[in-house]
Amino acid sequence: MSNPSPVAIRQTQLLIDGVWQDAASGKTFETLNPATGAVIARVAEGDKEDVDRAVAAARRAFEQGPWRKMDARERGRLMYRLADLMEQHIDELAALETLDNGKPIRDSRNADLPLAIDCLRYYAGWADKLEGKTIPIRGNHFTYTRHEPVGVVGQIIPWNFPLLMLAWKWGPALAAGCTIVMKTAEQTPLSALRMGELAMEAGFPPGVINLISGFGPTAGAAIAEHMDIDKVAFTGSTEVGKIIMQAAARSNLKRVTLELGGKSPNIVFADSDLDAAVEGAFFGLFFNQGQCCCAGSRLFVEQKVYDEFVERVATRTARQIVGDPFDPNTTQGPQVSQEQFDKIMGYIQTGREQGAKLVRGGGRVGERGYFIEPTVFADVDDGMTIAQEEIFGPVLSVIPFKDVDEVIARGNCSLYGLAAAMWTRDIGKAHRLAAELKAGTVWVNCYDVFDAAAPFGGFKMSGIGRELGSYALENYIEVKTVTVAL
Ligand code: TXE
Repeated sequence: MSNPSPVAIRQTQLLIDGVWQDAASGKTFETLNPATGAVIARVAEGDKEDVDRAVAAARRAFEQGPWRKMDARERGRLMYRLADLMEQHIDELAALETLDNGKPIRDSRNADLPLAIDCLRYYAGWADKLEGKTIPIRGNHFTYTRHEPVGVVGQIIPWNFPLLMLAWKWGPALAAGCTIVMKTAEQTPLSALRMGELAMEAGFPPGVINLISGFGPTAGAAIAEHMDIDKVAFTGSTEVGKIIMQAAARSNLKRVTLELGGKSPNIVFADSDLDAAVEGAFFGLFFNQGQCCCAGSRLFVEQKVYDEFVERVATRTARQIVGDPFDPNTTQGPQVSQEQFDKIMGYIQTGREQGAKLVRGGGRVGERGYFIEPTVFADVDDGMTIAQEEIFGPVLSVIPFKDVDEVIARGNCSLYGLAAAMWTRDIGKAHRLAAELKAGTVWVNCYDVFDAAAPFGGFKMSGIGRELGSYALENYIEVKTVTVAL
């Protein structure tokens, strides 16, 4: 493995009210390098008391501070400045992301960082464009709506795209004029802490952005059940999404948006450009070590080309370069944690036991770190566990199908509905599927095409609400109707 400290760890404290500080309890926790299992740093462990202090700071900043009175355009300017600072520190941030998460440096440098920067710039442009309406009502009245920031928002993010998830959440919240208490994932606190420093450098007033590193059942739960948080935005497992929603209901009915798990169908028709489909099937699942909520984890392949396709996708998978994430040639790093590693290996075992055909992989790579061979199962049946549950790892399930009606029904037969994709040259079929698949995003002849302007989110148990685009702004806005007698 490479140099154990390829990037300096500058910040490990909590950011509350513009001041870096230890946790009230004085506790810290270890964040590990998933490529080696070694401790990278000890990080302040925030808990309820810290969340309370952060919420109080965010409330003050929202009600009284300069943020409240700042011109919307100036808010946008701060956001642009932060994006510029990210760009200036892009290599450092990418290295922190790779060190803490394990993702290949080529991905963090060329995907996570550019997308996160682009997202902040996109929302910076929205800051001064949040307009209400004038509405003609009956009688001699003048009615208009004001789009006001919802207030103090709690944001809880996962570890699979730490910086990108931060940008997806900060962008619309800051553009709308909210103040933020963010809890990062316990596996990957480091890049966000550096972002906190850059936000201070950009000039965000104290209390506008507060950062709590810590664990879900403690710091996360304190956010979800807080009486003075107006809205909570969560990305993570469906199981915890339900807990968040219950806590919101039990406490103050804070607004809730959830971006949860998926089991997305990726459908290959015999009439498609098979070269492109092989690449799309591979990329759609194996990108980011398979740790994508929208991973194309149910690969439906039309019977006519099934055998050929299984072979081709397995051959493509063999070209994956698994290893040191700091090696620029590496295309697959370790899974994020021992826990995720164990969970995925358990699913591989279950796939074998339930009779799926293991075509490639299935084992661990190396003796340290959480590396798993890119794995392909063929002849997977809809009823098997690996076809139903989110594996969140480099495990592809290939499933044969006969015709369009059948694959729509089977594609939709899931508790989830985050994304879907299809590969076909038949434009009529493509639009029919696009309309009938129950998923928040449908890709046609492509996969994982993301843009800050294009909304993303789930049907069914994949979540509530949409992130990105103008739709995400609605999550951070209260609409106020004002009626004046004339
Ligand atoms: O998720 P958790 P985990 C899925 C994926 C993965 C599984 C478990 O299938 O294998 O979830 O991963 C915080 N109150 N996804 O355990 O626990 C937690 O600290 C408040 C899909 O890592 O949902 C972290 O910040 N917060 C997903 C965040 O929730 C709580 C991305 C996510 O952690 C909490 C990640 C609680 N009681 C995992 N418990 C996606 N949609 O992209 C935990 N948290």
